[in-house]
Amino acid sequence: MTITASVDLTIRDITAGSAEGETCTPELAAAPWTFDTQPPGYGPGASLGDVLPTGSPRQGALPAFYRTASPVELDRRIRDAKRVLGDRLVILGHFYQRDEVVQYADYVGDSFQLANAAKARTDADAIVFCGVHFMAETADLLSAPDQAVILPNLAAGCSMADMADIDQVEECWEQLMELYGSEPDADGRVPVIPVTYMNSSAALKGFCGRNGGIVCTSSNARTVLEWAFERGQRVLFFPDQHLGRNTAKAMGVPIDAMPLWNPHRALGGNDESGLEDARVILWHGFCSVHRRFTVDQIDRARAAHRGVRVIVHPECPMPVVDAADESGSTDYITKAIAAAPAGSTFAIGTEINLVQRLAAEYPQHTIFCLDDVICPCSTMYRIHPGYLAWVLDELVAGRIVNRITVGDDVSVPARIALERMLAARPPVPAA
Ligand code: CIZ
Repeated sequence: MTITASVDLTIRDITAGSAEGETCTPELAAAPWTFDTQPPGYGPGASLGDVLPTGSPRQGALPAFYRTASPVELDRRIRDAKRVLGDRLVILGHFYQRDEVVQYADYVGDSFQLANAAKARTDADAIVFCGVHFMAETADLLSAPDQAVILPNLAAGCSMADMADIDQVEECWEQLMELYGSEPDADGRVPVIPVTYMNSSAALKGFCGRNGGIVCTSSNARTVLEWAFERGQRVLFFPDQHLGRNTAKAMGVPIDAMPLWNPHRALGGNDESGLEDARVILWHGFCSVHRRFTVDQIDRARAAHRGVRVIVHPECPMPVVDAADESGSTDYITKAIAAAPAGSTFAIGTEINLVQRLAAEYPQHTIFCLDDVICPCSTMYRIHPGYLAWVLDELVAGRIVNRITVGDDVSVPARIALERMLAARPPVPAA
């Protein structure tokens, strides 16, 4: 296996970030196991300052061989295992995953596309998800009960998903029910509909299923909010405040009708009258990678590249989305670049591995990341070829390690919330 140019570049930039006092270190890419056994934390990278909840899955020590093997040896083992396991194995690689891992994936895409790809591969006994924990849970929800979903490194969580846990959401719900009651209005709309972003634990998807709510992705957030407003007077949106705010604002919801809910304060830090007038109650969560993008970076990109098209992810803060030309999901960004005339210039506000891969795939365009001090997703980087080789060797030996399983008490309502999302359709425009 050769380390690709894009990865070298990423490691160099991580190092540069570290030299400038950023929270990154080249060890995140080269030896993520260094952080598995250290005191709880996400490790270096964009999420370093976020609080890792107690009870998050912990990765045991990776056997020494996989920590010390050369890239060539790991490559040989992964390819051999894939050959032996054949169609019984499917490997999924998230768009944000590093290239040294993505090269082995049978499918590359966003979390929902990948979970659906897994669902379609009924011949596979093992689904190895090279992404983060909530993605593997979603694949388990959508796959058949006899298919094992494996996350190569259990420390690959998601700091945004961890910002809303089930106890906090239940407590918030209790306070809202006390304030609003549960009686529908004259149009039959209940006081609140819970909406969870796909980037959340299965427990929160289950909560939505049990309480008349729904799941959304960054591609369908508007359709899902429209679904919710048909059925409810207001929405409780978690965990990503930015996706909720950007989507609702584009639908015409005034900013002052979108209070923030801080789970550590009574009534989320709001007074009753502010909550009475709320249309969307936004959970105080965010993505630490997308939070790094700024309006200043956009101004600098425009000054340096005439005609640049700035596309940012809707997990970016509202002023950044407002200053960009467009905002959209990873799928939107990928399709926009594929459809552009040759010679286009793009400044992209999303995770670096996707941006660098798009730049390599479309040499006819100029494509760069808005954030020039690259500080990557701390948790995606926890998947290294060493972990992939380990879980595959174990499968060849007939053992399943790092299986992610969602219990029936959660999976049954969580599937209901996912099915509501799949059934939600944009309203038909009036003739
Ligand atoms: O859903 C996903 O995979 C993520 C993290 C974002 C997106 O826009 O696809």
